[in-house]
Amino acid sequence: QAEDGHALWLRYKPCNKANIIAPQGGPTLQLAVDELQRYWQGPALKLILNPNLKDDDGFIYDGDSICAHSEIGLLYGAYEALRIQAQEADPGLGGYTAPKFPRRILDHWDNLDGTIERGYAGRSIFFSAHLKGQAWANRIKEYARVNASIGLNGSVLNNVNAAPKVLTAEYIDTVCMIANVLRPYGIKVYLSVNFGSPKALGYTKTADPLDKSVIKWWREKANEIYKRIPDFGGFLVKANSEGQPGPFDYGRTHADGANMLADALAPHGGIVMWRSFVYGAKHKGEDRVKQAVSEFKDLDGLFRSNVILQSKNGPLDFQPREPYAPIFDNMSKTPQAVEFQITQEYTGQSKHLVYLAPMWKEFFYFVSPDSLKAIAGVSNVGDDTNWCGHPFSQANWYAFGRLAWNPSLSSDFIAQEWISQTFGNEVDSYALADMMTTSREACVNYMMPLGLHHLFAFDHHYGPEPNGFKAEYPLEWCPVYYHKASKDGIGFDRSSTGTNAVSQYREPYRSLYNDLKTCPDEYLLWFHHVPWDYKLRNGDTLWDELCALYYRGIEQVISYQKLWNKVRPQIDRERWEHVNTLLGVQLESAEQWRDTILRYFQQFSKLPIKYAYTDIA
Ligand code: GCW
Repeated sequence: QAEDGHALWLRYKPCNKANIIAPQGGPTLQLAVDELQRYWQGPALKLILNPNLKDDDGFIYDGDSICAHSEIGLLYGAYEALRIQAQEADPGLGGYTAPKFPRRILDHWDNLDGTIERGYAGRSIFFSAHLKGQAWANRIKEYARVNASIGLNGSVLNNVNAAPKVLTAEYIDTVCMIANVLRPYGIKVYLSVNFGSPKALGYTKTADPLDKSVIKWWREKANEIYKRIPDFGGFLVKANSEGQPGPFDYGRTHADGANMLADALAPHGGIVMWRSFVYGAKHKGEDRVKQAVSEFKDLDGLFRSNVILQSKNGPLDFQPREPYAPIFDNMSKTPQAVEFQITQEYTGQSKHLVYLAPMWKEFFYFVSPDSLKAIAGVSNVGDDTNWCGHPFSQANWYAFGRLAWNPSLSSDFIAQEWISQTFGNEVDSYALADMMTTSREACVNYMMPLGLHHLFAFDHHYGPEPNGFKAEYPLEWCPVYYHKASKDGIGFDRSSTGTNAVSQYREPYRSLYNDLKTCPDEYLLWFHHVPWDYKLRNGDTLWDELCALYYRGIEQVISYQKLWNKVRPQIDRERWEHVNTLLGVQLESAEQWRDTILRYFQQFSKLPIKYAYTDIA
């Protein structure tokens, strides 16, 4: 039997005889009934709508019944029942379970021409003009089902670098068709909008958010959208960042811009997700990791209640490891959302096995999920047969959904769940989970250990380019060398003697990070410029430790290869071969990282690499 890489973690065995007892209901309830009738192996299962339960997508599942306030709760409960069944696990005591975040959203960076920014798994499943038939709708329906199975309830369909054209009647039509497919699965559609849209489309002379004609245009646009899509979620906006237009172009603030859009959406219940990923505008020249706080801090309290400020987990840009973004410490009156990157732009793309749940858990260690209103993940979905490129990249989509539902689940638990559903219960799930949960640290080790950041090649962000500054690159995008290596040391001084980025952190982190002696090793070169022979807590010098970590990263990838060989008999040939080939590519890339980076830094340190390596000079 051919392996169905397309099926992701939804590999239930059909039984077609299940006894499901359910009330009359709408299309969402029908989906729950259909799924269970097809795949439920146990005795009779009752679906019960109970208006006394909370109206928050939650449910109670106890092995005999699923109880929820709403139909979507029943659908989520149905997937929970099937998930537990697939793992041959115990349903437990049947407590009430509900999602932590009311909005659990995938952000697609899909362009209207079908390409995907930072996408490594084919073309857009939404904007493929050549499809638009039954096959197109079917693929979107499968996508909806997959998301519903992990509780995701929103999709931003297009790139944050947004084409104004997405707001024309033609595209609203497409978006409406997509919304109709997603709706029964409890998923709302959202759009990224270009702040300059009314002007760019030729309707107004300006895009000034305080201009009457601009305000009117956005109101009417919102009305037009809601007429077609009554449950439309709202807008996501990247303004005054990396060349995108925004309120600064007219001397206005982010609050002026966001509020104008929020007012257009409010009568319909829509929201604005305004991104804080801004740099090189008002605070051009300032240490880039400080700019979000500098731009937004004074606006706290000035946003409408239907605006959510959306920030990346780290203050720079989705690096393999960053300290948490201090914007989360600085906006007490503004609803906030975190944006994770599921697509592996900076973590080996679709070529490296890197399981990202540990990175997201690390963020939640510093920023309480209780303080967030929404969670967004930059999607890794494309029209490739297996959706995500690397078979293990599917686990990042899965983990994002599971953490959006319950951020207290452990990385290991989620990995085990995913493995048994994806590869069956015969596979050595402990071994695979071990490999997955250590893979992010391995990636940090062979790319950028000890707090190093942005040693990536300027454009594609896959391989290393430590001397990446070129005169033609915009300076604010790529200041000369974040690593600041010189003969006396390495690292970016962001302590009080440097750019003082530490001052944006709450205590105890401000003091902890500020002091070289207490700064955790994993953030050392993010916050400090340190001599090559500096003695670390483990007694090694910085240079020796740096070398050791690059080598360790490689050893880890080699250990994954060995492990993958061991589980070979437990895995279908097609996926085994695919992953095996990719592990080879990953090893080669890791070696390239080690060689390029150590050779480059050795020019400054002038110290020997004490490791027995044949392939490094
Ligand atoms: O990570 C960077 C990416 C850009 C992206 C930008 C952003 C969509 O390299 O491709 O643009 O961040 O998040 O806006």
